[in-house]
Amino acid sequence: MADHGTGFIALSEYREYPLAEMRARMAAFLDDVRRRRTVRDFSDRPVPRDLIETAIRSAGTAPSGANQQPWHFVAVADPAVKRRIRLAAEEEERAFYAGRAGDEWLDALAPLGTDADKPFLETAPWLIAIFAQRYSIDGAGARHKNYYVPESVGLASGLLITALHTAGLATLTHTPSPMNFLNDICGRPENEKPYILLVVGYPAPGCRVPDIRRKDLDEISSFL
Ligand code: IYR
Repeated sequence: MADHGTGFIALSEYREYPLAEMRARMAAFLDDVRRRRTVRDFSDRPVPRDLIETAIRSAGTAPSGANQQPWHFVAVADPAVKRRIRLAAEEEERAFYAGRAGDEWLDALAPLGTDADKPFLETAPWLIAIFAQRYSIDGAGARHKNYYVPESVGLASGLLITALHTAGLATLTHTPSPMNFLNDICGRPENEKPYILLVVGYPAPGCRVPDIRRKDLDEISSFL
């Protein structure tokens, strides 16, 4: 098994803040993340690779089941690869919108105004295909179970989106269904399942987004 560290060390990097500072930091964070919107209309302006690398490093700090870090990120900027992804995704999306989704699902999507055309898969400067390692294979070829894989990869994906937003980049969590074509195009092994195709870039000038609202605190929480 991969060894990601053994033994114990002091919690030397933890920081406690005075209460007032806790509130101020928390409020500033909320102010920043509440501005995040999913964008479907991207500019073709380039985004330097180092920003994507730093965002992926942040994603890699997520907690994971048994610290197995069961994720892999494939960052795609190559126009030929983006084109292959677009063509494969649109083929699935056409079947989805032509009936595979079913009426209930299509009704739920109607407010978002989505359809089978996915030009952003070529326009946006980066696509990050996020893969979940359902199990791992050691050097001797033996399979090992990974634990809480969707939870772990979801947490890493949330950090990735937040890191990109912090830098002023827009994202779209795109999930063409099914998306196993990503294994082939990205050259990833069979033990990895595509989780989300994250589209990253600047919003197109004049970009518009659906007029939707977020649930209030009392709708999403209870305190006992
Ligand atoms: N994958 C399709 C459909 C879609 C599904 C959900 I759930 C969304 O929140 C948005 C879209 C598409 O990308 O169009």
